[in-house]
Amino acid sequence: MRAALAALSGLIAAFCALCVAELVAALVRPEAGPVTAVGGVVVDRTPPAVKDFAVRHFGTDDKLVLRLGILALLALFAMAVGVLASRHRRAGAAAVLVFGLVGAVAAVGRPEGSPSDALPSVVGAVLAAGVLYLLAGRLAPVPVRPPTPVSPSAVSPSPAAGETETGPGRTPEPEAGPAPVPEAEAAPASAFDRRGFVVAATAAAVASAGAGYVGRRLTASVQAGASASRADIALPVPDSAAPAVPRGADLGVRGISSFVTPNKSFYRVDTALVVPRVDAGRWRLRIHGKGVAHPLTLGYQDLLRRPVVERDITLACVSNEVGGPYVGNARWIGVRLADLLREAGVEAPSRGGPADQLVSRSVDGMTLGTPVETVLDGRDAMLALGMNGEPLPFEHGFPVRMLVPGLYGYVSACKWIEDIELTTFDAYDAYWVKRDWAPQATVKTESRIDTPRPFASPKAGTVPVGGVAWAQHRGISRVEVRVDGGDWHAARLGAEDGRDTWRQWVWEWPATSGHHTLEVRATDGTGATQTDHRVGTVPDGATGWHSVVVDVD
Ligand SMILES: Nc1nc2c(c(=O)[nH]1)N[C@H]1C(S)=C(S)[C@@H](COP(=O)(O)O)O[C@H]1N2
Ligand SMILES: [Mo]
Repeated sequence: MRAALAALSGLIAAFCALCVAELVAALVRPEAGPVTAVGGVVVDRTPPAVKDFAVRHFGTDDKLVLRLGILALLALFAMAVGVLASRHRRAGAAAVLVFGLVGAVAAVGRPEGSPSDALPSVVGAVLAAGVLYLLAGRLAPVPVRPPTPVSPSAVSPSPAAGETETGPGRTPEPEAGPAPVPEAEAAPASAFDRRGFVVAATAAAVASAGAGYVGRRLTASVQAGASASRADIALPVPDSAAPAVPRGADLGVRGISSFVTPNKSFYRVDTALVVPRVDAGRWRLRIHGKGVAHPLTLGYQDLLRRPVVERDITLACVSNEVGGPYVGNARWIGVRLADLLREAGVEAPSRGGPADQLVSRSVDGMTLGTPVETVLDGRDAMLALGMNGEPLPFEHGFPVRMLVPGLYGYVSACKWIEDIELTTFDAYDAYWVKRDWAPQATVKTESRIDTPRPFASPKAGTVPVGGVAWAQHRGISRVEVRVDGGDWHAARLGAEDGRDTWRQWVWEWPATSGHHTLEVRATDGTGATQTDHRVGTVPDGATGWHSVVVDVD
């Protein structure tokens, strides 16, 4: 019983630490909370293969899984520290402080971290250590009371009580005198101040929950400012509108990914454990670095005053395995990045410019490196403000993100961007490059079977086999399907919207009953056919043909 309560006191102390940290983080910076900070360190330190696995198997839930994992581990440690504190109060309290230190170091060490980010962990840990010390005191065995006068130190929760040498079975000899206090007399030798524990534990838990609640509300009200700034935005009418999506780009075949991916179902891949909520009114972007004759600092309104373009662009993640879900197509509006770079006096390397790498940096410290040559080669690289007719969703980079058609997201699509630095590939490795991914990566020609689903059992007869194929900035010219390694059959392609977007395709399969393997391959606008050579996602994108096995009835 006492051990269980000792473990419980550890849990209450941990709860106190997290709630207080939440409150302090609300005042400092929400991302400075210990769980977020430690999670961020885990994300940064995770080997690419593990991260790739997590992204693939948990998708966007990888962050939730990580958070729950940290909390579960913390709970285990907390219980152990609780038991430790019930034996050695000071050691238990000290252990709590060590955990606080871990949180503080993690928070300060974040790429965007500052010394004040230590505060949530430190304040939380100091209070939690106090709570644990207090609770452990209540669990200390109450000696059978000597007769009055009762020494205050023996019954009070003051530190001295728990530090007495009174262990289980070492009951001090009662002295002679007036009748003993009846309560103490009734208690067994190893009894403790049960009522005192319950009162203190409840008070600590309630006070902590209160602090956590206030912290949540404060954070919510800060975020409400960013949400209001987003709600206030009226996207401009583009100076260069995207042509209407051609009729027939969407083949209308059930089971094929819709041509335009709705924002709600657009994949999300990033390292942010807390989605940054930036107030558009306070947002600034700096463009500076090597060969930048006229460094620029731009606000959101400055971007709106410039010519705005609207384009359909398919975005793909390098972590997408063959047949995977991390690709989506949207209608974006934004400002052409090449215009801004020219305004800043940047020259392409092929024209003698000294910088060949553009490093974009986000408010959460992420860095991405993009070839300057690619941004300036005439394609619609942009600083996007809008996605499918609304301001960027927070998850997708509000207020501004970068996009470069034809490049994987990790080398081009910086969300929550706040800084663009011109440098060289020799001089700087961006975040993922430091973690085994290639410094430069062009989207590979890919095709995916969306229907039938793997292990589906369609009826024999005509079965539409369909999906999407993409080779951004080269375009898709042909898609072929084969069954059981037989001849290739040309699929019917959806109308081409542009070479920066994916294309739907469908082939009417005269399906016969039995077990069959369907395979697809695409050919891009340059005439190059997708390779069947299977490679994994690291370092620059998976290749191979997507195949689906079905059982026709
Ligand atoms: N700030 C920031 N931007 C980022 C990332 C990130 O982790 N942080 N991830 C990149 C990667 S790997 C991809 S694939 C795209 C995904 O964009 P989406 O989440 O809007 O689909 O964003 C890119 N931009
Ligand atoms: Mo990605």
